Amino acid sequence: MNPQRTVKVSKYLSRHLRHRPERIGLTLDEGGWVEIDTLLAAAAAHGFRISPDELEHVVVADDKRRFAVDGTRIRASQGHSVEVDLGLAPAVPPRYLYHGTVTRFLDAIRAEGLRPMTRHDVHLSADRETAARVGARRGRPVVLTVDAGPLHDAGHVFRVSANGVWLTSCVPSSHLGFPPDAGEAS
Ligand code: HQG
Repeated sequence: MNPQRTVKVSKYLSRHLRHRPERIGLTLDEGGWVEIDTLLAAAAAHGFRISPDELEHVVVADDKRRFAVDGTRIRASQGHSVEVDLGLAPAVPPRYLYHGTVTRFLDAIRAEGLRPMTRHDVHLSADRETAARVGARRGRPVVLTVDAGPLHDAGHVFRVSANGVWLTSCVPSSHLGFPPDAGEAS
């Protein structure tokens, strides 16, 4: 399977397992799971044929392991905008986590902290490199340091997805570190 096809199938799966299942007539269960056979049939019926082998390849080869398979079912491991309960247990985060963003959001982030925007949770990374890649999707990345340990001690709940993304409902500005070159609010 060539890399472009892998990305194309991965994006198609993200779209329908995270955001718009109804677009192809899918119903996710409360945990976000759907039968693989049902998914493949729905995709084919809507003009996007994916073979079982391709699906398996994408699950294994996807760069961020975005999808989890449990027996005959599949779901997105994180990133949903539709209401799902991933059933992840609260976890103790490392002392620092990282969030990749871009300069144009900094004024708002300084004012109101990190908010989940269209997703369920704020997404945080365990290392700077991953956070920089997340930010780079939108422009020159700015990596913010999240004071995760103190935030957790203060009662904030953190969870970690099956593919290692840290999730929390919000991060107040008081627990964010801005790099010195991030510029002042303009
Ligand atoms: C920003 C991708 C204004 C935030 C990635 C981000 C990740 C604010 C954007 C995953 C704000 C939301 C998630 C505030 C946060 N005011 N802007 N108060 N608080 N923002 O895409 O973290 O490929 O929903 O900085 O790799 O960028 O989908 O979140 O720029 O892991 O698997 O609002 O999505 O993974 O953007 O990315 P997103 P994200 P996948």
